[in-house]
Amino acid sequence: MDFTTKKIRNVAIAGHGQTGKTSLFEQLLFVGGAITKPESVASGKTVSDYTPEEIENKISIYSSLAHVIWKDININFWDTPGSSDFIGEVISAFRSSEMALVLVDGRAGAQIETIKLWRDLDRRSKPRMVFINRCDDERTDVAAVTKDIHDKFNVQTCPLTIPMKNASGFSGVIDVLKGKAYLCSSDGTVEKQIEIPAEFKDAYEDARGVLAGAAAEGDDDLLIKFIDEGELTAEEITNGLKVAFENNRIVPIFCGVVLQNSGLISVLDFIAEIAPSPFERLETAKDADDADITVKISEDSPLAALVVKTSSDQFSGRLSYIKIITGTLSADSEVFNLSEGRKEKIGKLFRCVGKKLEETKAFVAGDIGIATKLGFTKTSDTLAASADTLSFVRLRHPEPVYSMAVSAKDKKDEDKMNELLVRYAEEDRTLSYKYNSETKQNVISGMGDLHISILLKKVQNQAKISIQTDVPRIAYRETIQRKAQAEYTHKKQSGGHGQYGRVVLAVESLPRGEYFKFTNAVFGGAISKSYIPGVEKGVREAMENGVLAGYPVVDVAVTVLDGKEHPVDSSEMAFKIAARNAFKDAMRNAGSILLEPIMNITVLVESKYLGDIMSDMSVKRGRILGQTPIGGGIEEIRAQVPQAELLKYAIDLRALTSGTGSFETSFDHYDPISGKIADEVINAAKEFITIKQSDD
Ligand SMILES: Nc1nc2c(ncn2[C@@H]2O[C@H](COP(=O)(O)OP(=O)(O)O)[C@@H](O)[C@H]2O)c(=O)[nH]1
Ligand SMILES: [Mg+2]
Repeated sequence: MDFTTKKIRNVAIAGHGQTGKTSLFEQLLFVGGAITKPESVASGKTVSDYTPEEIENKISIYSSLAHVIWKDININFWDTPGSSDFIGEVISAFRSSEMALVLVDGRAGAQIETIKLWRDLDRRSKPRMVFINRCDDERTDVAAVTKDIHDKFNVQTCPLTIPMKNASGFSGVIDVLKGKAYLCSSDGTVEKQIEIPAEFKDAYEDARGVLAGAAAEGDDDLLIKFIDEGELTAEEITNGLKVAFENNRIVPIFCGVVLQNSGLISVLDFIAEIAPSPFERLETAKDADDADITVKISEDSPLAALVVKTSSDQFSGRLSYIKIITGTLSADSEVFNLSEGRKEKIGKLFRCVGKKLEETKAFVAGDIGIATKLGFTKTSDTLAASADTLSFVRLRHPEPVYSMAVSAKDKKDEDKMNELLVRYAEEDRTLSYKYNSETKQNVISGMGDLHISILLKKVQNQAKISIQTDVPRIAYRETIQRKAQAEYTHKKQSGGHGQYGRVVLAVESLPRGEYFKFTNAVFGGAISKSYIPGVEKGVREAMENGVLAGYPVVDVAVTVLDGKEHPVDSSEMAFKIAARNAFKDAMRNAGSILLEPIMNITVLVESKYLGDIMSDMSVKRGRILGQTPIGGGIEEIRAQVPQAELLKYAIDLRALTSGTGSFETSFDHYDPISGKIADEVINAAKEFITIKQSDD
């Protein structure tokens, strides 16, 4: 079945872990008729959580896409993981959806991951609705959670459904827009529509008034009429809600019980009848001067599409999830990959319900399709009808915050391990896999220890290999503290041609970050000009391994002061060797010290953990730069901390904040270390750094 842009809706289901997102996704597919039997998360048979690692961990790790057709509208739903370790998957879903359905546990209110996701949705200006789950639990208070959302996010909420709850418990919801009630059934069937019971009439009238007030936000004329007459017609409310929701002025609140299918029809109705289609929504592209411009989603122009996610499936191979922005993407066609600057062949196209693929001939603007087995196209690439189209802004992924050094237990498995890790780092843009030539380690980095440990387990199972992990080594540096001089004469007489070169040089500190400066101040030809490059080479070679622990030397100015040469035995090589040794001696005379990398860190935590975070920062030799409340009871702490203290921060922060904190880091500068800390680094370095011996 084909859908025009106006008949498409894209919705990302998001929120804190364990709020019921995967269950909601499953039940929505069931109520919408896309599946005949919903499964529980515990059974490991849900549409969304079907990979071995999701079944084993009983959490969502990857985003899943599925569609339902509701009232002639094709709704694409994304289920996303709640843990910030898998934020990359959420980014794919947010980028390709025009709105989000934020799930909140009725017993807990808006929890920290929800607050962080909300901030992200704010940055993207995406409308969002909220579903308050677990209304059958006696601890759930829909009014209190609604107030919590209003207070934490400073938004105008409006009730689309309200719970029917009395002394004998929860029986269903009232759809405030439709003026009907839905009874939930205990046997797992779809909820049944009834007239609003008399005992809930007052609650309904109150909610209807609030809803009309919110709808009036959509339009000045409506607002005037609402103020004058105190009410609006059903049609006016519908039209007002459309505008107010689309422009992010109201947050519709739904409630229910996911596992009893309660409250879901109202959600589907709202999405199909009120929420915006992709038509005329905007996507950001780059113009010829690299400036951001917006593009309207519409069928009219030639094809332009953005790859929002890549995954691999053991049966279908590589799957590329593509959001069509303009035009139509057709099966068996040729498109231009603007990011790579070459043509890509599109073979078969699919729509999906989790892992079940339905072959589809074409996708129009606004829809999200899946192409299998593309040759080279990656996430964030733009595909278009021709080369002279604009390319879309790449998906913005945060920098990895947690790293592990990895090696195959059995040397012969190293290639297999590398191949898989390289591939997964290409699919998941929040992963990075690199060889660090300084520390001589392969390092895998990601969004947290869970992210990395699940990945490594997957690779080990898939390749049937065993992987060893280590804390990554730090890339220390060496430098000098004061001015010094040294001289060295390289002299060898071993029959035939001899070797002779004498170099006198001075070293001096440079400001941090200036790395190296070389000056020839030899007066009167003590060393011929032709030998000076040999001297510089010798110095540069010596700088590769400092005299303390073999780390690279930085921020040193070297001046060649004097020297001596021999008419027959001197050579560039002889001067290189002399310079290398003179430099090492000068380093020793100049008081060598170690430098360690200092990172900028930004931590987000609930304010009750502030004290614990601060004292932990001081234990970690950190320097606090600032602290700001950012709303929702969340504090942002900015600090500078040595990288060596942050290697396990993902784990430490989880322990300190019961898993609710999060952080970002980036390199800032190098600072000197001394005493016990430096001694430990020097001793540890002896194990793996082989300081190059002079080859004289
Ligand atoms: N009692 C009850 N349990 C629920 C409901 N919705 C979800 N759950 C359970 O809550 C747990 C987490 O649900 P899941 O859908 O995996 O949450 P997610 O992490 O947000 O995807 C599972 O054990 C679900 O069975 C509900 O409406 N009522
Ligand atoms: Mg889930």
